[in-house]
Amino acid sequence: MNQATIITRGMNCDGCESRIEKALAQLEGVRRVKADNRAGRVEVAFDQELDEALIQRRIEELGYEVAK
Ligand SMILES: [Cu+2]
Repeated sequence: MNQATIITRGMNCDGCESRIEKALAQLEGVRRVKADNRAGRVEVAFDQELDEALIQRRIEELGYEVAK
């Protein structure tokens, strides 16, 4: 199991958190996801087979910035 803390910009409310959480939970291999709009970060636990870059891309597709 991999863990990542993804630093994001653009989340500003609970709605943003659940939007990201729902979208990432639908990615194959994501086990756990917790978004925190105040801290501007998303904690994700995922299978080894899933590339973290795909998770980052999904967040960007939703319109949020990811710090790399
Ligand atoms: Cu929001």
